[in-house]
Amino acid sequence: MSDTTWKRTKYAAEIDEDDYNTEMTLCGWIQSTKNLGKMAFIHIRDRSGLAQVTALSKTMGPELFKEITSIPRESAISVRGVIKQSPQARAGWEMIPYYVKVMGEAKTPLPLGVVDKVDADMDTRLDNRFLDLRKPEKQAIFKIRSTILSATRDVLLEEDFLETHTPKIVAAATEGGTALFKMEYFDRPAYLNQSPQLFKQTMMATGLDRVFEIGPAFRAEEHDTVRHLNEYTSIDVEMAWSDDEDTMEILEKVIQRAYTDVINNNFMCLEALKRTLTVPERPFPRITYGEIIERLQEKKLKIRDEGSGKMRTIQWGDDIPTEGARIIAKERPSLYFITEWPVDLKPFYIQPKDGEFRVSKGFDLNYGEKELVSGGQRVHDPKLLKEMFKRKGLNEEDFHFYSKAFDYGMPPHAGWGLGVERLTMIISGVSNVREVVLFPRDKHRLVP
Ligand code: AMO
Repeated sequence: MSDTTWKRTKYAAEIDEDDYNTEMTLCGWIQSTKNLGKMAFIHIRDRSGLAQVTALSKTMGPELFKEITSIPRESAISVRGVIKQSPQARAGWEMIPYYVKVMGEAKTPLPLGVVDKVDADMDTRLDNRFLDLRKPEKQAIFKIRSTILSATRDVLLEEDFLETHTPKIVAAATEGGTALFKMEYFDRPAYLNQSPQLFKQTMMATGLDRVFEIGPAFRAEEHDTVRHLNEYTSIDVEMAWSDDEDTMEILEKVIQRAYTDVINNNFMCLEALKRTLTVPERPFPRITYGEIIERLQEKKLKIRDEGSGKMRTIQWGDDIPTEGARIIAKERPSLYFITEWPVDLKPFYIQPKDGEFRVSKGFDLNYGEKELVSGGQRVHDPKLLKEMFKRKGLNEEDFHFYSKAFDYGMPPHAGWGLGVERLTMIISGVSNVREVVLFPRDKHRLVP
């Protein structure tokens, strides 16, 4: 038999009435085998769904029948046979096989059940990700993730953004000095980049005007939570001759398209995840940081004072603690912007709104209590940038490679960074960030 005989003719879900009584090859993994003696039902799973193969001792001969019924579960096989209409089969058809070829036999016992009703624990699943991802509801998450990424690219390219890539091996911190992974770069120390921030801003001095990047970001954070990773994928946008409002509008368009495309293209995935989605309307609701603090004061939220160590009522200037974010999320369970953050709570590159360095042009986009995006209008005046370095206690010399772009004609600009994993979690409705990364990197996981 030629090698092409063993190549897939069609995926299970593509087979319809036109294929009845035709000879075909199905390729996939054996999900289950029910042997009734002279007849056996074998369920073969491929990317699209399940196929029922009804093996008959009479048509195959007893030897081949024995062979097909004793292949271990989860082995990768090719089966050649005829497609027959069958009202009893779930798809309305079954394959009556003639031949079978085992392409990859599965060892027994399996380290992880693929069709078990109860999920194995997260570590076992991640250690055996190749098996875990044979489950349709786990594959669904990655199909949705892929749609989110292509939707993002579509919108940004339509809006005249240029896709760029910036280095991940860098000499200085972007977002603060503590969360850096150090590495050796020949005879010098170097770091894995936390964000393309400084590079995407430098691009604003080039005349390219609108850039975006989808790439890895590394954070040496100690957090061991369901929403932090030490390596995540960031969608970064930067646009010149623009302000915070302009960039928020682009962000709304990206999120809206991600929802729309997932609803239109991933219907089966949403079903597998038991998820219903509605496209969020633009403009997304906005609330100022000040309004949040007032609301938390009404709710009498107390925090520990960093100076005295005593409990006190939350006040303007304090970061919003997890407990506070939860209180707000009860009233706002979906998407909303938080604007007008204090200058002191935002990084040096965020533009102050006034001359007093009190309120900034930085924003966050939240989904309930989860932060999904941060961004803002940037400082573009070199004098102000120097002032911001000073205020934040940063050494200007360390940033010279970046700040010199401001000395030769830097236009006003704005942008944001969105965590792909956080958006995928929200759209898929899963609660642990590890579900949406193939091979997550957290404090305990470096393999696989
Ligand atoms: P920030 O540090 O707030 O801002 O990050 C932006 C977004 O990236 C995602 N994110 C993470 N996701 C998973 N694990 C992590 N450890 C993690 N850290 C961040 C979140 C977050 O909202 N340079 C700015 C962006 C900008 O202003 O353009 C920045 O990186 O979704």
